[in-house]
Amino acid sequence: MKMTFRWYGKDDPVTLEKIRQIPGMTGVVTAIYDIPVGEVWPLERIMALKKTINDAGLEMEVIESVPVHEDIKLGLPTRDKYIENYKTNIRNLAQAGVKCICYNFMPVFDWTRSNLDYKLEDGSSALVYYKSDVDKMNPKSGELSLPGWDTSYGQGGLGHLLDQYKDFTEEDLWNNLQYFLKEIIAVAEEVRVKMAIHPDDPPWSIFGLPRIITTSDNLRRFLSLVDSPYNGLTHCSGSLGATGKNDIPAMIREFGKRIHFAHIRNVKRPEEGSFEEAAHLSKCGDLDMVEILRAYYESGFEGYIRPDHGRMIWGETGKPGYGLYDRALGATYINGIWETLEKLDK
Ligand code: DNO
Repeated sequence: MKMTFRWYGKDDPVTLEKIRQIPGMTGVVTAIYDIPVGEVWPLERIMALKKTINDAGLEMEVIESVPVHEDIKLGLPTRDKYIENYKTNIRNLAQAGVKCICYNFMPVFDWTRSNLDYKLEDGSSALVYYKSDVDKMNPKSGELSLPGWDTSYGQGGLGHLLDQYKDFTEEDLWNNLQYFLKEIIAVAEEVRVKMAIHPDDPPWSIFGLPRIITTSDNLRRFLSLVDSPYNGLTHCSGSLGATGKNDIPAMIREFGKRIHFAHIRNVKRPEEGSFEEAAHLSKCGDLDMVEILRAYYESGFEGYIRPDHGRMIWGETGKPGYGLYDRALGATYINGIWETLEKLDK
């Protein structure tokens, strides 16, 4: 496995210099954030980003994310233009040495939480999702916005976009996903870039919008839409582990060879349908990190891994979930488990 860290670009208070000092860090996963969703990322911009990262002694082999335009998810006639742009992005990124692209297929909203700085008992703060609070939210109010989200919502704004999803079913979303994959995976194969869809977070429908990358059955169905090693997964323990119905180590064992990118974090589930993000340590949440990493190890995992969201600790401020300290602790913990697994195996 290769340990990586998410980096939000030059404005990220967590600098490349700091990231490089985390033991075992090989590279960052990043994106170009100021180009509207659906447009082409110019090769010069990609090359410049790569140079900045390489000059800091880190690699840029994973992009998280190349976002998918809503017209593709909705299956509108304009989708073909955006799919062509997406293919150009895959080609351009491949030219810059990118090996893996993470994306998601969640309608309208990316990862969703009800509170971004919930105080935990130890004085740290974390992202939480309480069902009762989300049920009271009005998605049209625009009160929600999280790092990495695209909130441009196109012409007509959020309300219009949500209206376009009225009467839109899970099967519609599956069909549009298949159409997209049939087009892009051929290009990914040609330029040897592993596409890695991120599961829906949380892995259930919110605000009446369908979500399909949610369970073992659905991941199996997803992988069969285009049966190619280049059509793979970002397996996110925290997203899929938000429900007790998903057995995370079993999923990793089943889908091992098609997992190209692993997001590792822990969650605590006070009740089914709600969750709190916890420190990475197994005993802080409901997921067993050793079992999760053992499943990767025993599947011969050779992909990329990153610690996922961290709490805000030691007075740090910054992007919710994406501070330096707790994620660095997470990386070190994951490295410690991995080293132990390797040595026990000898
Ligand atoms: C949240 C992230 C997601 C992820 C996208 C992938 O922290 O895991 O925003 O990057 O869903 O497209």
